[in-house]
Amino acid sequence: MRLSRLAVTLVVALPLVTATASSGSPPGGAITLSDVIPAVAEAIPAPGDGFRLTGSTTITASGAATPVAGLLAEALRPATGLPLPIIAGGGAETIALVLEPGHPDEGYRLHIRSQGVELRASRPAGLFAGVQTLRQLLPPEIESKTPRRLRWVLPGGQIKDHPRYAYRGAMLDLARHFHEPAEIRRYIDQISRFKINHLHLHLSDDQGWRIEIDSWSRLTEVGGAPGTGVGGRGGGFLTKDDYRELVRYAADRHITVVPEIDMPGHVNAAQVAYPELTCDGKAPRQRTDMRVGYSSLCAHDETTYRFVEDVIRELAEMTPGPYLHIGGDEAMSTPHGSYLIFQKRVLPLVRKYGKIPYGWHEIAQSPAAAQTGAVIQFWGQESSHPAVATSVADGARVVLSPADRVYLDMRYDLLTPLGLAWAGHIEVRDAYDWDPGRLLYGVPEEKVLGVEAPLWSETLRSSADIEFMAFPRLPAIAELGWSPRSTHDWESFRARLGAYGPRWTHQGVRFHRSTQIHWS
Ligand code: NGO
Repeated sequence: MRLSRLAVTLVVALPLVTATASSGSPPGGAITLSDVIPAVAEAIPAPGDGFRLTGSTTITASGAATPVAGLLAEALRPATGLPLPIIAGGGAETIALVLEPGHPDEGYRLHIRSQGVELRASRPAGLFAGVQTLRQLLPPEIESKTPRRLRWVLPGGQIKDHPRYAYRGAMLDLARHFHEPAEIRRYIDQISRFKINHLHLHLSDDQGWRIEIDSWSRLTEVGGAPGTGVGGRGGGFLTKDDYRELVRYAADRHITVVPEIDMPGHVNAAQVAYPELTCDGKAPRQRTDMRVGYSSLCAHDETTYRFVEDVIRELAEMTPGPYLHIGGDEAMSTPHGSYLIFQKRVLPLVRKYGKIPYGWHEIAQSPAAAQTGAVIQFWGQESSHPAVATSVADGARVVLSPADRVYLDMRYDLLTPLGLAWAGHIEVRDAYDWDPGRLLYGVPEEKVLGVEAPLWSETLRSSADIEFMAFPRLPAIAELGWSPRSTHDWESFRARLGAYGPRWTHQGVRFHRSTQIHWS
């Protein structure tokens, strides 16, 4: 749907109005301020007053805005072939990045006029979000890695934007198949375009252990050896330096890394390396199948807590972000009483090392979840979960990852060559058409910290596999996390997504061409 002339006139005549169903530009059509994913909160177009990038264009920034200016310049130089120097103070024909008080967290204002562009925010994270918007306002060829001869014009007008939820996450499973740091950086680049601000790394599971822990070095020597992965393929792990480097790379893109060690279940790889972590002291065999629910730490053995504390301490030391995820899912071979004993010890340990405990929704069975102010990650398919509702009433908060909506490893349809289907098939519209503020009975909007899209790697190997499953569904979930509910509109989203396709093509991203979308 395109904004009619009348609608444009009305919009221009009013103060900043909430953007409603926006257009996705038809092939060759002009991009408008509302053609952005995730949808912007408010936009007032001023057609005819666009800003053209030329050889004289500069980027103005100083202090903490300078690194964001650097990322903007890096994003625009290859395709435009323009120098776009970064200068400290006020030239004409400039894109000015300004830090000033008064904007909401991660929010920004973008004002585009023929004389220049102003991007204003209170902190660099807001400027970074505005830069992602700005990139999408240029033609898709801006993604080209080599210079293109084109008129590079940003549409005129104003945008005022800010997120609905503080937490917008993506999860990558490094345990079932190890993904190399370069592949993780590539994913960081892609998710940051959609204003995702947390990357959850699933670092251990039955098949493998992917993060170096000095005090228990066999975890990676054995659990990260070649052949540790589903089907006996892959293997590998992150050294502490790899991890710190990834944390820094993500932070530069305003993404916080959330590390997960899954326990008391999903620990077979740790037990192969250290048989003393089983109740009977016998080493289990290495596992490369996809079954779940058979391994468990021993809740009555002090060795367990020595191990858990060492791991939490070392992980907390190398993690600047506030959250530390302790898994907690599918502990089918941990007796219920043992599970409660385990969580009562382990959730406070996370606090002891200065982090906010975070776990899959099974941790809601433990009163310690609410007592420690934990974040509970809901991955069910039901609309009512009494234990989660009770924890929330008692002080816990929730991140929503309903498996039948946001599990990026579920197949799109019967023909999808990768992925699983236990939570059903998830087409783009299924991923998009739900409301995080109303998903779970007893979990009101204000207790929802945000949304996260997990990508489990049982069937995935390469970046191409990751991208095929994540795109185009991840942008749907990003929009649920960022955009005000008033902008939610499937027709608008699918039009904007269709127009986004050529950007992925220019980037070399192998996205799934869902038949629900008319791809430009
Ligand atoms: C479940 C399970 C994981 C699987 C995943 C596959 C959770 C939280 N535990 O999600 O071990 O990899 O499904 O979709």
